[in-house]
Formats: sequence, structure tokens, C-alpha cells
Amino acid sequence: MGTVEPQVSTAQDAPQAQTIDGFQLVIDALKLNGIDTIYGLPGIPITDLTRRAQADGMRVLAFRHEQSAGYAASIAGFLTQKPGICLTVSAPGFLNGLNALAHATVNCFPMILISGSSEREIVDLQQGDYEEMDQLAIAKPVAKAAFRVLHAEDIGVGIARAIRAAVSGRPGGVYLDLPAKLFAQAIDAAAGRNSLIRVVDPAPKQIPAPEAVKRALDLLKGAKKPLIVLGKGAAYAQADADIRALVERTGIPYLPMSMAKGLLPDTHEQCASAARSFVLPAADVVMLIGARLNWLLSHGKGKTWGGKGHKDWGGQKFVQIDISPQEADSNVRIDAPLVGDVGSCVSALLAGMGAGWSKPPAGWLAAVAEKKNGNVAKMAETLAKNPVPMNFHSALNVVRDIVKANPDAMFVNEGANALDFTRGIVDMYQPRKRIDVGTWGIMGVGMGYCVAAAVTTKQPVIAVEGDSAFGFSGMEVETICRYNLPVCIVVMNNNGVYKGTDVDPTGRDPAPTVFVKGARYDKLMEAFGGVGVNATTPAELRAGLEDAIRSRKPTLINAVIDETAGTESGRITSLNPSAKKK
Ligand code: ADP
Ligand code: TZD
Ligand code: MG
Repeated sequence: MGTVEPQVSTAQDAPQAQTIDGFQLVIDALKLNGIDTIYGLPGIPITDLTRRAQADGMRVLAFRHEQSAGYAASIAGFLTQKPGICLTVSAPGFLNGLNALAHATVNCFPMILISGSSEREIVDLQQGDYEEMDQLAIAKPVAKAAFRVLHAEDIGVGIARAIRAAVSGRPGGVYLDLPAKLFAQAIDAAAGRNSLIRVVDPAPKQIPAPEAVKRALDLLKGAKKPLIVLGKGAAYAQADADIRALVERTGIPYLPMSMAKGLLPDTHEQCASAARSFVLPAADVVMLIGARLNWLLSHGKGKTWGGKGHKDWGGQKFVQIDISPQEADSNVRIDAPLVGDVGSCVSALLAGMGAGWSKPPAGWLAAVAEKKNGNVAKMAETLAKNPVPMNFHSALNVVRDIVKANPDAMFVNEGANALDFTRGIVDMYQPRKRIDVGTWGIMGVGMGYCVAAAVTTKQPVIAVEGDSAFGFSGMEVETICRYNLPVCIVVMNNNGVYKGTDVDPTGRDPAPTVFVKGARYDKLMEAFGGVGVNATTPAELRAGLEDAIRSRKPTLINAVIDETAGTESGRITSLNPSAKKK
């Protein structure tokens, strides 16, 4: 037919516009789902993906090590409720990103690790391809879900599945394997565009059952010494106003877990942080909101909870709000599990409470207040001291003031003593400002977190880092300078892991916990054009922090801390096997 020939000839001279390739489909699928940022590190086969994503208007943040890119993606997921994207090359790049993928899964952060991979036929016959590895199989045990896309027309489905898996239900890390061959595959442009999926309602609300709500309220109503524990699931949920209303209307004292600090200001009169070791064993009914009874809460039993022995139940009854139906009873009996998303559960509780809710018995509130005020006064005395050399307390007293004056600033924290003292001393005033080592107590998240915090919130970032902790991601100060991010890093330099005083008893080498004494981390920042400050006094530290916040210039303050000031493992000395032996 006359009409066929011209069509065929048009198709033969087909300009590129008639087809679309795998690179473009990946970019379009991400953009279609509102994903505008990639944290990654280029190389075969994904270099052009980074270039073309940038040319197409996506923000592509290139790191010096995939692990930092991965941690950045994981915390971007926590902060935005959209999966953070980490993009890496095959085998070694993939493995460098894998730690962050596992971290995202363990912490319930939505993240997608996208790695290029080598030729399937060669990998599966183990014929020795460039960077050969069966990445999908390796990712599976540490990911919430893992997928591989072999054909360009399946890219839309692959990305849609990855997004849903990352953000729905309990969020987690998802692996997406994209073999090199996929990127160059070209398919008909219209069909390709048509194959993309905009995910509708990616994290559906999960409404709790009315009888579960009633059960929880009945238990709370009968409590004489109730307590609320807020976890990072509550922070993630972005139900801030309702959570605050629930806490205030019930009048129940609350404990924020580390990353839930600031959901209500730490200075709130119901905040029981300063009376933690009093309220945990004394409470009779405890409502957990997005917090697991894992090691961070001593598994809900033992001496911390008033149990006789280290595994004995303290007698508390628990309400647990969690999106994962499997979380209840993980450690101790949960009398009132409330399965659903925090927002829906908390609003159902508020609705069910009605008007005549009575506050907890006055005796309980007075006992908590007395304990708390005593401890706050004791801490104030310690903080007011100005010892030479500077110690954790006198340095953190300054950080505490700066955070109070800049409550919008993001706050990153890792280390052992540098973590534990900071968590206790530096109050947070707004939700999701404090991001830290999380469920694993992992070192190395610091600089990746700083980049993602600055990029996703546009706020200044303050990072308090142990000198060991900083070392895990220290090279990313170049990344921070390259993107000119408003990040101020305070390295609490006590010459080592926990302390700087250990010695090798044989006299041959430095002790395993000790670093070069008097190291000048500030000079690292200067090497890339940022501001370096060496602070030996609280006044110098204060001036450095104030300048950094004012100028928004990348800054590193080397805070020289008394090398004898820390304790072994910070607050978790008891988990050290030698301590157990004693
Ligand atoms: P923390 O370390 O602060 O105690 P965890 O990470 O142990 O907090 O616990 C967080 C819990 O929150 C997880 O059990 C997770 O299933 C839950 N969670 C995460 N997001 C939501 C949500 N939107 N609604 C309800 N629960 C959630
Ligand atoms: N490696 C990883 C990935 N995570 C870890 N948690 C550790 C090792 C072990 N570890 C801790 O738990 S804290 C810490 C290490 C190495 C560093 C503590 O030293 P620091 O802090 O300088 O960061 P302080 O202030 O000196 O205690
Ligand atoms: Mg140290």
C-alpha cells in the first residue's frame, strides 16, 4: 500500500527522537515519581546516567566513597519520606554501598541502592567479567526487597516496585540491579514513555482497628505511672502536631529516643529524659510510639526496667504503636498492640480519648519532676565549669547554646563519648533535626548525613563528631566544599577511640585505640578551601560555631578535648565482653 512505504522509510532514517534508551527511561521514571536527587559515584556502566540525569535537571551529588553516598541516601529517605537514591558501579562500588543499604533496612529508612552490573551471561557462568559479581543474590539478605531489570520496557515497573517496597509499610532499603546492557537498549519512544509508572499512594495509610484503639486507651486509663516512649518511627511519620497533642492531652511524661528528640522540645515540662533511669523501672504502663524494644531499650526487661535479674520482666504493661504487625512481642509481652501508621494511630487515640481524660496521678508527676530537676541542676553545675584542658562538658555547653539559638539547624552526631554526652547535653527543639548513628550505633554516617541534611533541608548543619567517627568519612569534606554546603563539623579531638591514653604494653606500636596526638583536623578542611578553626577553649569554639552559622561556609573546628575525659565505649561499657566477665 502506498501509505506504508513512506512510513517505513521514515522509520529507517529514524532520528533518535523516535526511540528512547535505558538511560533516559531510568531518569524519566525517577522524575515521574518526584525523585530529583541522586547520591552516587560515577564509573562504568553508570557514568552517563549521572551526566544525563544532571543535564536533565536532577541534582547529582558525587561523593568520594559510595558508603557516604549511601548513608546520604538513607537519611534523605528518613527526612523526606521519599526513597533516597544511591547510585554505584558494579561489584566493588556496589559492595561499598551495601553497608548503607543494610543500615537503611535496619533503621527503617526508605532507600534504593541502584547499581550497574556486569554482563549476566558471563556473571552467571562465572567467566570472569569486568567487576563480575552476582549482586542481586548478595543484596537480598540485607534489603527489604531486591529486583533486577533486564529489558528497557521493564524499567518503569522495576522502579515502581522499588519505590513501593522502600516506602510502604515498614520502610527499608531496596536494591535495584541494572545490568550495563540495559542502558543502551533503545525502544520505541512512545511505548517507552507509556511503560513508565507514576506510583499512586506509595505509602498507604494503615488505619488501626477500633477494638485495638479501645484496648490501648483502656490500658492507659487504668495506669498509675504511665510513660510514653517516642522513637524514630514517630519522627519519620511527620505527624508532629498530633503527637504533641496526644502527649499534652494525656499529660503523660515522655522519653524521646535519640532521633525522636525535638518532636516536642527537649525543654518541655513533660520530657523525662533527665529522669530516664527513674521512670523506666518505675512506670507501670508504657506506650511505645514508633520505637522498638531492642537493645537501646534493654529489650523491655532486666534491671533497667526494674527486673530482678538481667533478663527478668519489670512488670510493665505495654502499648505499642507500630506499622509492622510482627514487631509486637519481639522481646516482652505487648498487651495492647496498635498496628498502623503513627499518624493514623495517634489521631485515632485522640478521637477515642474524648473530653474527660484525666491526667496521671499527681504523685507520679511530682516524683518524675523531682528526679528530673535534681539531675538538671547537677548537670548545670558540671556544665558551668571551665576546666583546662577543655572537656566534653565544657565544649558541649557551647554547642548546646548554639543549637538553642539556631533551632532550625540540622544536627548530626556520631562517636562514643562524643555521641553519648552530646545526646544528653544538647537539647533539640524541632522534629527531625537530630540524625545520628541509629540502631546499629554505626560509625561513618557523619559526612554523608551532613551532605543530605544540607541538600534536603537547605538549613545550616552542625555535626558533632568523635575524632575516630569523623575518620570513617572524613574525605567527604572535599564533597562538602565542592558543593559549598553550610556545614560546620566539630571534631571532638581526644586523640583516639574513647580516650587518647592507651599504650602498647610491649612499647612497640601505638595502642589500637590511639591516633596521632595533637592532630589538626581543621587543616583537612582548609585543603579544599573551607574554613579551619583550632579551638582549645570554649570561647574559641563558640566564636568558630557562630562564624560558621553566620557565613554558611564549610567549616571544621578541631575541638581539643582532654584525652583522659572519656570512658570505655561511652554509655555502653557494659556490652564489652570484658565488662561481662567481671
Ligand atoms: P528508635 O531507635 O528511635 O527506638 P526504632 O528504629 O527502634 O526507633 O523503631 C522504629 C519503629 O517505627 C519500627 O519498628 C518501625 O516499624 C516503626 N515505624 C516506622 N515508620 C512508621 C510509621 N510511619 N508508622 C508506624 N510505625 C512506623
Ligand atoms: N566500626 C563501625 C562501622 N561502627 C562502630 N560502632 C565501631 C567500629 C566501633 N566503635 C564504636 O562503637 S564508637 C567508635 C568505634 C570505633 C569510635 C569512638 O571514638 P570517637 O569518640 O573518637 O569517635 P570518643 O568521643 O573518643 O568516645
Ligand atoms: Mg575520640
